Amino acid sequence: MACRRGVLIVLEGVDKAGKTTQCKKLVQALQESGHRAEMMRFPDRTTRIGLLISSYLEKKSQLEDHTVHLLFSANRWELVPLIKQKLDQGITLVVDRYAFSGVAFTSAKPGFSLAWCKQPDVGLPKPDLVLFLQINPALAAQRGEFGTERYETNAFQNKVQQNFEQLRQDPSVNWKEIDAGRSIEEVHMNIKMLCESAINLAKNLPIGELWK
Ligand code: 2DT
Repeated sequence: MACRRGVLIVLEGVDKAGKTTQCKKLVQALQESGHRAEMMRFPDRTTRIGLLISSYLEKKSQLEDHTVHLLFSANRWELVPLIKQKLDQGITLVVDRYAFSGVAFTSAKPGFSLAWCKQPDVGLPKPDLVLFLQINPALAAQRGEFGTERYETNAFQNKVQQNFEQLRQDPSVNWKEIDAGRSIEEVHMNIKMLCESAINLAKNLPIGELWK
């Protein structure tokens, strides 16, 4: 039998949409149905670059805005060899945030265009499927207060949401919108079904290059 690659699946959405919960449930469900699957997340705060980012997000250090954008991108690029290796081994990767968060968050800052923000991530492994967990801000607010990290304010998150909407107009990316206002189990079943069909479609195709 031909060796089939793993599939690259990304979950995106604003804070409180349930991305991390759903990533974990998806990995478990895929494993239970016989797939090899692993979770990754960005930023990956465990690398040297990730530690710089983490300290910035926790407001323990200051970084110039362009600089931190490039660090977020570098944090993805440093993991590209591992991503490719896992996909080649047939492992499906379920990724909590990717370049789309990178662009949506930085371009919510004054003076940053979407085009400039996308540039450093051009050519990253292109996700086979990007699930956008959509939640109305009133429902998200009921899920609890924001924490104390940078970017965790309503005004900033509203801009991020608008930027995601712009990114989702791009037909070169396989976006699927998920209504994340439903129960954890309902959302999970919806995601699992979409992933099973993406796995069947993508496994015989080469991995693409993002925004290229
Ligand atoms: P969490 O670790 O709670 O997901 O928050 N971010 C993320 C960026 O500004 N740029 C990026 O490239 C990425 C991946 C989103 C991480 C915070 O960092 C923001 C929220």
